[in-house]
Amino acid sequence: MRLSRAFLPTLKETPAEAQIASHRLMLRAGMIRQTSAGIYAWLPLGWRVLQKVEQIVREEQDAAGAQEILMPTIQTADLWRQSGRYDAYGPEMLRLKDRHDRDMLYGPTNEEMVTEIFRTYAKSYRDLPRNLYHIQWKFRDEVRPRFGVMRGREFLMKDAYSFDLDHAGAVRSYRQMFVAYLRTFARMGLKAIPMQADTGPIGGNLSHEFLILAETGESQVFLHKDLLDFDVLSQAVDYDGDLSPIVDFWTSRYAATDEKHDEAAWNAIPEADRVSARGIEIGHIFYFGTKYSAPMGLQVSGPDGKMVTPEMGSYGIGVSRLVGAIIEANHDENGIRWPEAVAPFKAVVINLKTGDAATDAMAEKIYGVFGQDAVYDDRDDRAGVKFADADLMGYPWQAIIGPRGAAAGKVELKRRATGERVELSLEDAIARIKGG
Ligand code: P5A
Repeated sequence: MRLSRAFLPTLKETPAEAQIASHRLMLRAGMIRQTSAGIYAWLPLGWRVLQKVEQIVREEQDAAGAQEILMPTIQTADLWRQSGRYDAYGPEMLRLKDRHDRDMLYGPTNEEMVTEIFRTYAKSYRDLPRNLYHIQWKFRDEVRPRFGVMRGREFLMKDAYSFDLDHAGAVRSYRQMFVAYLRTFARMGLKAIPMQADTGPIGGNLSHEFLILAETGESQVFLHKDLLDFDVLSQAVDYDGDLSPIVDFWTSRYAATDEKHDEAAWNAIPEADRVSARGIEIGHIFYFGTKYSAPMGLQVSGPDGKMVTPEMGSYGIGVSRLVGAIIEANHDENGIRWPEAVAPFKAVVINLKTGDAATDAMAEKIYGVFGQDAVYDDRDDRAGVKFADADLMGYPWQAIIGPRGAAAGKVELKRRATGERVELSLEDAIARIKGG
């Protein structure tokens, strides 16, 4: 994308309403635009990142055996009356009426809807286990939307729902999602830690929240320091095999949010091994048995011909929140430092003297190699402006080309994450960017 023709609007001033770094940077880098309280339009840069995050989530859900569907945002209240949650959900639910005066709502989550869909088709134990997920906008009329996309009213969630024949099967599905979550967040460069958690309006008695540590996090968390050193991506995962080597590591060490904090268990840990910090919740998984399947009449015939009520779990990831969380974990005073896996563009090509034939030719050449994966700063602007924007937007690589370098066949390559700069030939610079 050529910046001279792109819609990538940056703000010079720090927006006063933004209290945390990720919110400030998302506004300044022109990633999002608030359209009303807690509701955002995603502008080109933000939208690209959101799609990259979404794609990693999708790949790991698919790898774990879940199947993607897409359910609507608007639901009928009747579904929620079947589970008994229509009245219980309270003012966080956005309630609507259609022209026939029927009660509708903008979905805050989809347990009821997916149960109804599954109920229509699942007839026997051979239809189990199954796990269905979608990535869809949700609406929760939060009392205090804040911190930009971190706590929005409209937000993008990945929600998966598992159906199993019995408790043992449901625990297995739960563990598959547990491991898939660890891998998903690790691929985004995040150290997410599963912690014992409350279940709130979703219900059930087994639940983990996945949090990353960040000073601006909304939760207080307590954990054993071993948990910060586990590298899940180096382990081969067979989702049909035994997941206990991974799951047991996490569940055998203390980690809890303040809602579930147990002082006695905490005090039993040697003081040097205790970490207490703030955390951002990026995912939450639940096992709730027959809480929805029973009242909604989901039953299948078991192997012995008797009817069985399937056991369920649900598994959420805050896809839009993740964009903010990744920035909280990857920024400095100049701007964002995108991890390669979610960067909106891999590189920016900075032309320091547009109109200079040799400089233009070299810049075009390197831009041509990366095409849609790179931004070309071909604006007729000062070098300082281009450098500042490049740091703010946080592209992992900056290929800087000026008349002196172009004459010598050299590119200055800057790595945003470390600030390291090297002068390289065009070929070597391209190879370095490709290599990551
Ligand atoms: C699990 C999937 C559920 O709703 N039902 C379907 C279950 N869980 S949850 O914990 O309530 O939400 C899942 C994740 O969504 C993100 N999230 C939000 N993101 C931005 N703004 C919000 N207001 C918001 N509320 C929840 C969180 O990451 C949460 O873990």
